[in-house]
Amino acid sequence: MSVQSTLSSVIGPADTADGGGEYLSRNPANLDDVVARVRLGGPGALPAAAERAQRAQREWAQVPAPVRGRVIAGMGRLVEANKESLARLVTREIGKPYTEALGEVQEIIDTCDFFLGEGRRLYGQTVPSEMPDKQLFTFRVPVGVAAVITAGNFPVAVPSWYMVPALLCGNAVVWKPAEYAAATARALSELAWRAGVPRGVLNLVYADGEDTFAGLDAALSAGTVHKVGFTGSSAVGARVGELCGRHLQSPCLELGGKNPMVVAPDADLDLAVEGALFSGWGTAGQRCTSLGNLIVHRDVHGEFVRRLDDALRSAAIGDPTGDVLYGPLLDQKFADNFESILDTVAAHHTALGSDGVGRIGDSAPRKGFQGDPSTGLYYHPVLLDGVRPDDHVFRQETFGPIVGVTTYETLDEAIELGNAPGYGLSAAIYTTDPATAFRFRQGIGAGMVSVNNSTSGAEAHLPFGGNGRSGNGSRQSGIWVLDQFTRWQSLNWDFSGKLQKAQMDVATV
Ligand code: UN1
Repeated sequence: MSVQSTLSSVIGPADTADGGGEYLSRNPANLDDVVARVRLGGPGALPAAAERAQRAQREWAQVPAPVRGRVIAGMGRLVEANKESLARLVTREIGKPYTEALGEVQEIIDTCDFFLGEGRRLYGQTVPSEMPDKQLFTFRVPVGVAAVITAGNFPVAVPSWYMVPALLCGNAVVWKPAEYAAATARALSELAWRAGVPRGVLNLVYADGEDTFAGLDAALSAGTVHKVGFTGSSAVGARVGELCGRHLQSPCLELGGKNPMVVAPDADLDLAVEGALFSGWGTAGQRCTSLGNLIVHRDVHGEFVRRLDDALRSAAIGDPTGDVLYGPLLDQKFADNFESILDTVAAHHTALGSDGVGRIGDSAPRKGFQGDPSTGLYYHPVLLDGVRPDDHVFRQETFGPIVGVTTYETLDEAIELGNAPGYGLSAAIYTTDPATAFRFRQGIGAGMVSVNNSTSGAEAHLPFGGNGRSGNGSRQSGIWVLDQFTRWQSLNWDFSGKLQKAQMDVATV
């Protein structure tokens, strides 16, 4: 059964009474190709789904965790059986190169594999009491209903990082995906439902940004949402954080990045060039973990930039169904935003490594370009040399195929430059000296550090997340995410047959 066949041409709630209008999800490589017509819910959609979810959650929480684990495992197997068709849909709807889309779908499978086992653990503790004939315990209990609001650059992997552990822990989920990845979201939900996740336990809601905020506010006020998971920009994340704070909730926030890569004087330069190419321009720079600033030692700067420039000039860019470094930008909104970044850049910098700053098709075609610039949201790769730490482009996430180069002399200076933009998601260093690598790890403020590897490339069983402008310190993936979707409950059990008072009746020897 193919995922594509599960999609009807119009998706979204049938009841349009509270409607937020219609949205056309288009293929960014060919804007004439409408992937889905999406009926958006209005501000009432999210609270209505949260109410449904709350009712369904009570029963779901009664299902033993190992059994919930088996449902999750079944979801992983169904995703695996539909891997190619789901990846093709990702490529068609958001323009991610097919090989990367396959990798993204694999992340869901890995996540399901991991949490099958967690269903048989979900450990609590037994804790000694200070009094005799008394035992203390801790239990993980589900939070209730999780509202999951996700970006569309990783339209299935990142949502699964929330959804899978949330469901495993006995919660219900209301998922509000990015509208430009609506068909992909529908396909993944369909696979989860078919694997046995009850419909009321996983609810899919489509709504625009402002209706989502209004709906979330209403659901938080009504007490039907107990945890918010949000992946998206730092600016929107701050709004989500404020809203949750007003309701005494702490959300799981995974936000932007301005991820540095340091190239030390002893680095293997070819490896560093390969790492920079994949980290900076792969997926058109539209990962939260994309490389933002290259911080290159003075002694190797000239040679490194020359090799990287050569690599960029011959990189294949274009049709994402082919073997390319990157395809189009995600959606018109992202293209508009990138255009304004390019305007600032064009005014302040001399671009290297591209055949002109701007949209492919505005200037002479690049050698490695393979796509139709008249139909898709394609952009040249831009490499900027001589970027200074006070430049706008050094400080701001760009979410496009552009990376700046800044030089350094001492490792302390490189670390300071890496931390300067105030994000703290991912960071990498290329060096052959273990002491340099270790000192970098100690000094850099990122949640995730790589040595001789890309800034991107999370594995499903390591903590994923950032600090500063990249998030509130929450972590996804592996066992660490369990703290997002469960709360600790303690049990204090006295079988002495008398009232023993803590602190007052402490046993002595
Ligand atoms: C994101 O862009 O929100 O490790 C997540 C990585 C990807 C996930 C990025 N697998 O970079």
